[in-house]
Amino acid sequence: MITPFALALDPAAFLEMKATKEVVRRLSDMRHHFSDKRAVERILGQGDPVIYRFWEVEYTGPERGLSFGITTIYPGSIGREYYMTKGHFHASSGDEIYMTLHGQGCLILQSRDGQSQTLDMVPGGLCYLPSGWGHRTANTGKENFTFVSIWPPNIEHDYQSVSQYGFPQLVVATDHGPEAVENPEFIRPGRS
Ligand code: PAN
Ligand code: ZN
Repeated sequence: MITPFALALDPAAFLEMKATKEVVRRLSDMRHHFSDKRAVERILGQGDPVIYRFWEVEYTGPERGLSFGITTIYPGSIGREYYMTKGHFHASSGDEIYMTLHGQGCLILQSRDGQSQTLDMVPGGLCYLPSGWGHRTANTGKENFTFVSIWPPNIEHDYQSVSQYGFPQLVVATDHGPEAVENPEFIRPGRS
């Protein structure tokens, strides 16, 4: 049985909780997620930067609890594409809420039936991610980008489809700032 608790919204406070799982993703963990393969190999030739970290507390009890986590994506880009998360679908149904704490980011979404869209993420703002929408976040600013996520327990995180097909849109740096552009390599599932 979980008892009530309060928690500061920063990674250090999460790390003090016994139930927290820390995940660190480096460029080598996601080399095929970035579109500019030459930039990936060039950067990996000099080192293996950490792209983002997240800390999550999964609800494992028998009731209808909630799981939650905090993510920090560092500033930077691979080629023109901003540092971003791998992205995933929730394999079983389950909506999610993201709340931005710090920095400037973009939420990249795709539905299983072929729609795609992007939403700006700004401090104090909330994004609602309905079930069935694959989601990825990118840091489009110059500082760390940090947000909180809350989701129902027992949803399986499906990384496979994203790793295989990618996202229809890429978020890249341009002379006019961040822009969402079509991903020329995106393969729609079910088509060859
Ligand atoms: C988030 C993500 C977190 C890391 O908590 O898991 O931002 O992104 P990836 O899982 O794509 O590496 C969430 O969406 N949970 O469901
Ligand atoms: Zn999710």
